[in-house]
Amino acid sequence: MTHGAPAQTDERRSFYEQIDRFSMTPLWEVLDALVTPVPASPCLPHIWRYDDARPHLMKSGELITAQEAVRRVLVLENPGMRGDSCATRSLYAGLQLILPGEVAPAHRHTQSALRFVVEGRGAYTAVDGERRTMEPGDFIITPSWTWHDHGNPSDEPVVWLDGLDIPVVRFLDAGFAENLPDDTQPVSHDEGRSLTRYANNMVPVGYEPESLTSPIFAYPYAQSRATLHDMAGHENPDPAHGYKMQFINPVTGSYAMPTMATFMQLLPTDTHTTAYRSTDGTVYSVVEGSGEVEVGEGDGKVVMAFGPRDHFVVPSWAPSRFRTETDTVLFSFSDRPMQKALGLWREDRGNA
Ligand code: GTQ
Repeated sequence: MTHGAPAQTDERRSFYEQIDRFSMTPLWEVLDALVTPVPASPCLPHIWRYDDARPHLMKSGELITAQEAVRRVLVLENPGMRGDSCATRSLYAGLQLILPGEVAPAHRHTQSALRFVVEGRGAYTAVDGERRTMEPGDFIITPSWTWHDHGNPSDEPVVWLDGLDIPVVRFLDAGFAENLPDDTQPVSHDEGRSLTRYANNMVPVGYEPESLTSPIFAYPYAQSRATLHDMAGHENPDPAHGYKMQFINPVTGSYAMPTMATFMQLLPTDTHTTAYRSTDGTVYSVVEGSGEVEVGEGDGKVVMAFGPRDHFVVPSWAPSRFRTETDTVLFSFSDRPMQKALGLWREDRGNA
């Protein structure tokens, strides 16, 4: 579908200048950049090693309080899109630090957020009146337009990965936000209530979902880890994914969040996956284990060695292959639900 740029003549150039004054431009000069044979993403494969990030994150804890910062986060900015506050074109990612005794004040916004706990335990996030104490590896949801505040009554720093659909909401110009007058929202139900009500294959009779987001807002690591290991004990791994599960909304069976898909996967020791690519650029958080991931093709190919708490990005349509040294667990998220809803999502499992 590449045609090459049409010839530039004096007559054409002067025509372009004339129409430029009327805020018009010739499609044939930009068509090849707009309609590409395959995705042409500015997103680059990149890894943020936790050993590099952590000292800066802790330094940020000396520079500003969670209260003053509102959210004390170091944004993981894709090197191909510096200044855009995004990890892929459609996804925002950041590492949030909350120190003992701190509170990140209550607010709500139309952007949906996911938290994936990276280090420390005992901080909480409160969503719609319910607090959830965080453990490493937990996946926690803040649905669109729900009040949320974070606090850390423990005696250790707690760090989590924030994943938000900020770039998409910005693109659609559909962002709203407001603050609660108080720093923390009132606690109206006991911790774990959302799990007992919605995570035991039952829902209250007559239940009507209030939103497209899963009513289970916390998916504990103990459960997702056990599920993966049980699979590994009884089934053969997928050649491209190892043992990979997606988190679901039990009420609909669909993705846990309307805009972002979330996954947890186990790649046992010495796994060599086959090359795989899909159109949803993906952010990974390494939970356990180590290995390397090869991303891209030809001159653009990079090999990134990873270990626990590292974060990396695989761009849209870039093939990736994993090699593991030890049992490795990866959490990941992407914009797949949006692409699927629009009929745009594609994958390529290669010929292997
Ligand atoms: O915790 O509410 O990393 O609103 C970016 C925007 C976290 C949050 C971020 C946010 C939040």
